[in-house]
Amino acid sequence: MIKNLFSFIEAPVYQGQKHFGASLGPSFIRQCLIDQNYNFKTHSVVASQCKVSPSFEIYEELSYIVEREVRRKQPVFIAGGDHSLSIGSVQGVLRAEPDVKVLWIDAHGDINTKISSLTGSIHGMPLAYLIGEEILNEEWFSEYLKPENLIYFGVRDLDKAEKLFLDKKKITHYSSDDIRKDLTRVIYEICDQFKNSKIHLSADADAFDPLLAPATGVPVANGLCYQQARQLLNALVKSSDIISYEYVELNPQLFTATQDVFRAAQIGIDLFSEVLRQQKESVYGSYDRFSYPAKSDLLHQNF
Ligand SMILES: [Mn+2]
Repeated sequence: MIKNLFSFIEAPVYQGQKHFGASLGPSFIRQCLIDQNYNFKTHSVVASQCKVSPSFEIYEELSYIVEREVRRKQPVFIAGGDHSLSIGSVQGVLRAEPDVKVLWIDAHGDINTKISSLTGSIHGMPLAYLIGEEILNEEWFSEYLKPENLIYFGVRDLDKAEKLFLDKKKITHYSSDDIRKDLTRVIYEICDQFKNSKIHLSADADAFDPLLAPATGVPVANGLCYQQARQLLNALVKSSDIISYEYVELNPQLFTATQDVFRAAQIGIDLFSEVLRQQKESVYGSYDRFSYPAKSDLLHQNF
């Protein structure tokens, strides 16, 4: 059996938020991939991280690894780490593919500036940097994401300033309520806006309902179920090309129930398997082929 080879990039970034344990997500996901016989080559970000005075070195290193792997035209799976890692990952994708579209599956807007942020945490700011609303004065950071190339899916906890910004820039965003009301229309509109494009998919564990993925730093009630995201990806891969994927904010240390961590990790892995399906020879893609962790009926329930 041929199994798709992909690049697995470990980005144990934790400086963007305040919980311990966020840096342990990548190794947890890697072990799950090994146990499920995925075929991948691992690349690790090694730059030192300074908690006291956030250094952008780790994002810079990540950007070059991602750029190199995207240019190889092989599927890329970046595992976090907190969502600030997208400052580096998306910058790397933009260098290789300047017109790439970004699908942001998240409960949060992640588009605060240093001034508008209520917490000061950088994991709430990556899109502000990427769009150029927040300044990052570093030579390696040269590409910007156009607002029309960004869509949110599942966002439901926007700060006031973020909401104003999304409206001002006319950035497409669908809340979990929008999705629950009319998933078919939402999928149609996303596929239409992103048709015939290359897509970077950024999935935050907190996009999903805390019942499914509690092992994350900033859970928000009323979240997505797995099938809603799966149906979107099934449709997207028919009309566009998902070239890179990241799953972030898995924190194995916040919950003592190992099963909860496995479940949150598995959602990220299963979404990536949908991405791999776009390749004809793929043998992945069926959620049912996975026997562990214990498959919860919740994952198949349409809320
Ligand atoms: Mn996020």
